[in-house]
Amino acid sequence: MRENRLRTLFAQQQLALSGWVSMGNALLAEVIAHSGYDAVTVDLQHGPFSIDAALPMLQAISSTPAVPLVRCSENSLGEINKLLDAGAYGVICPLINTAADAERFVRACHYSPRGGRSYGPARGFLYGGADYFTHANATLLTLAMIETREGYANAEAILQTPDLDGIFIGPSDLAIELGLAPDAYDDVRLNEAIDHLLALARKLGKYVGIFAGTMEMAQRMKGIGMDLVVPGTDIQQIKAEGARRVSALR
Ligand code: 3PY
Ligand code: MG
Repeated sequence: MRENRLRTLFAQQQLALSGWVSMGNALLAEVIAHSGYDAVTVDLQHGPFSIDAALPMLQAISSTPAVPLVRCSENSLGEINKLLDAGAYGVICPLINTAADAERFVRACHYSPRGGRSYGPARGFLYGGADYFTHANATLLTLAMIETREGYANAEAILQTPDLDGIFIGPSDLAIELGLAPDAYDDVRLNEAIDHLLALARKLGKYVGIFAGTMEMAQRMKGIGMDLVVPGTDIQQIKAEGARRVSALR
């Protein structure tokens, strides 16, 4: 089966960077995948599209060396199975609040006996290779999002879920839950919470990714040793670069 290069980077303690596509367009996904990222994540939670649009985006990403990831819209066996069958090499699952949520997520991503993923030869086999079934459980990445008070309080139990590879921190939702603005990326309380989650994950030998709403935050997350950093969405990057060019020419 084709290797999951993110696992290799994580094992070597090298920072991995993921692009983020929420605009639902395959050409855009291809452009982002050509920008040098180690992975590109297709966001079905906040992106205004579903599996029908995600499939050509995953095809576009997999025409490059970037690892195709998805954020599913919810912790759903049906949707996660379709996305893995479509060739996603890792799933970020939003709003994981309890160890039971994490176990349900891991089961959706693994074939029996570890989980309840149903067998359906689809695009995963074309991208992954003929021996996909044999190695899928050990190759595909599972990252549970910690982004609520409840998830934060249960983080240690969530991180102990067998075969869960790690967590992905949602700083905006976590900030809201702390009573802050969704873009309070510099707030001390938010950063203490992030440090705590990173330390817990390190103690338990799990990986940690995070979304970074600004370049300052992305640099800071790199500095504290995150495994995976997403330096902004497609929408944020296009808007910021457009505004920068316009203001430079005014
Ligand atoms: C959050 O910050 O809450 C996210 O979900 C980022 O993608
Ligand atoms: Mg969120």
